[in-house]
Amino acid sequence: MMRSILSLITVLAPLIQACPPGWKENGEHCYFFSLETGTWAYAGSYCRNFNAKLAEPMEAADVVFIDTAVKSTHPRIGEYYLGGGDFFIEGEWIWASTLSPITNANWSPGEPNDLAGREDCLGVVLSGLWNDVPCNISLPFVCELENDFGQETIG
Ligand SMILES: [Ca+2]
Ligand SMILES: [Ca+2]
Repeated sequence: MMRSILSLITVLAPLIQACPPGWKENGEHCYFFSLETGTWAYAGSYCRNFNAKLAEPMEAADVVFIDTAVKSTHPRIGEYYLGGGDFFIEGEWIWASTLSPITNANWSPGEPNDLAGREDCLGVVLSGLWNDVPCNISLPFVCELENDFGQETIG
């Protein structure tokens, strides 16, 4: 009995492990590249409406995935907000959801430059590299959702 349940799960797993329509799957994460734009705070609340958060690519594979997506499939706008910043202490970059230090920054050459002393939010630019940008300008953004649709039941 157990065996047939397991084989049923094995068969069904690929069918139920999927990101929501319009989201892109990369391993354990689903990503949404927004069409609309807003401030960093707006972007965060937009993502949270869907139980998601602004993307925090901590793994190299996720960094590459997002950078490649921005570079190749979403080239229409130059820059997307991600879920990080040097919000509290200038130059100390942290992920927004955990406040833990960003240790895998993928900065563009010359960045972060804190231009005019007002760039405290994390963005990924058209080149696929990272830039510090003002938090109050209107940009598209990347939301991130755990891709656990169906995976929980498999254990
Ligand atoms: Ca800054
Ligand atoms: Ca900058």
